[in-house]
Amino acid sequence: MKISSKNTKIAICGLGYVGFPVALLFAEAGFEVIGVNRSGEKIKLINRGGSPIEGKEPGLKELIKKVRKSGLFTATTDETAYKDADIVIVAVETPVEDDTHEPAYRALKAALTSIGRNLRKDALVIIESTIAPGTMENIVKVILEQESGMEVGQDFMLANCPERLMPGHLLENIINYNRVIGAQDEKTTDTVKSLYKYIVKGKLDTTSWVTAEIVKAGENAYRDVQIAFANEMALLCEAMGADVWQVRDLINECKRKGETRFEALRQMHYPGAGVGGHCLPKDSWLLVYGAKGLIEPQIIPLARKINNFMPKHVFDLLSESFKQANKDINKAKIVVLGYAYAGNSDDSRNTPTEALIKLLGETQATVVIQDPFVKEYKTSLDKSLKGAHAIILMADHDQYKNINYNKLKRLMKTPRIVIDGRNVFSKDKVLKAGFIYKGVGNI
Ligand code: SAJ
Repeated sequence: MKISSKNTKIAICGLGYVGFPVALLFAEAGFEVIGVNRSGEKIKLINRGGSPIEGKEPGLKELIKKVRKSGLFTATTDETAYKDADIVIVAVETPVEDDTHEPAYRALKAALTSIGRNLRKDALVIIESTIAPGTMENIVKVILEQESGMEVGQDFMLANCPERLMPGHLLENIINYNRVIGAQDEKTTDTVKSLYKYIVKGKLDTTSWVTAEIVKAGENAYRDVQIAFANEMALLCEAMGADVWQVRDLINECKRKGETRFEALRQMHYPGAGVGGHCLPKDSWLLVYGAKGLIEPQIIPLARKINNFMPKHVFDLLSESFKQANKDINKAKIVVLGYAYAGNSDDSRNTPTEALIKLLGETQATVVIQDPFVKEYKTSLDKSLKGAHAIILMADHDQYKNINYNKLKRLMKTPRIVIDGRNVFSKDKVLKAGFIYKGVGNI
């Protein structure tokens, strides 16, 4: 297939944080793009120029307007739309089961079945979703061949090109990040490369399906382990009376003079109130699932355990503070600042705050959640803080970074406890203003 924006039609399966911006960028590059999604509501929203993505996404609104004018991108729930597509890109969620941590491929399997039933000869299917190593070979290929009656390599092409997106930077990531393409033959490799060159300025590395699967899940497992190390350092610093943030700065100052600049020899990550999002909490499990029955990894599951413990640790800091103030937590008003999993995002998938809310729910305290980005918690900050005995900072939204401590003192009631899960407040100033302060890694 010769890729050309003039006559290559692209279908995008799944119009979420990945599929929607990818669809827009290919349409902007001149391709006719049809988005396929199960949710009719989302389709109606997109076809009237709306966006299924909230939160700050630089450039997204302008791109939607530009693409809408071109008329090159429409959305539908009708899976027969795949029949006209030369290329089908799959960007559906691939969560893991809460209890077993095994991949829950319901959305992926449903998508592959619909695509297989409508797949054109010589079409190209590309999986952008993050999947466990071995999934291309043992699930994707099998379902597509079964449902289409065609053979990969012979009758259609199949590749994976894992997404590398972070909410809040979607377009920037797609355009500028290097990408890995997994393909089993040269023709497919070349075709996928020529396609992504239309929207990706970053480097396009090529490898096998399984290596691309391992790289994607592995790069997030790496980050999760790094964060777990930072969290364990926070617990150590609390126990030994140090400030983990100063420790982190000094460790990361460990540099050597390179040819042109100082090279950091260490990059300790940020400790915090836990790890959420659509990537890290699940990608480590996808990685180890690929080796199930072959090897029992140690560090990666343990890192998950440490990171999942952090909301409990935040709760313990709160309980200790109430004990220290000799106040009954059950009679308190507690305000949780930040429901989203990360600062300045509306995305609350796998948010660590959920685990904290559950623990607070086991007390009789009155709990108020405030988050300027998450629809159900967009209450006024001052109103939420009024009469609070304690506040717990869980997401480092900009709104929380310039809270006036004297005003906060007037709004709150004794014992005026501040639990800082993301090192947003200044411990010295908060203590001087007469609060009780406990930060993760700095109590
Ligand atoms: N977090 C920490 N400490 C850190 C970094 C993050 O506690 O040092 C927490 C955050 O608060 C959040 C969670 O971890 O709850 C995830 O944060 P994240 O910055 O990793 O954001 P994600 O989940 O959007 O990660 C994405 C990933 N990108 C893809 O999967 C394509 C990740 O691989 C990227 O490294 C990350 O964006 C990024 O740095 O852009």
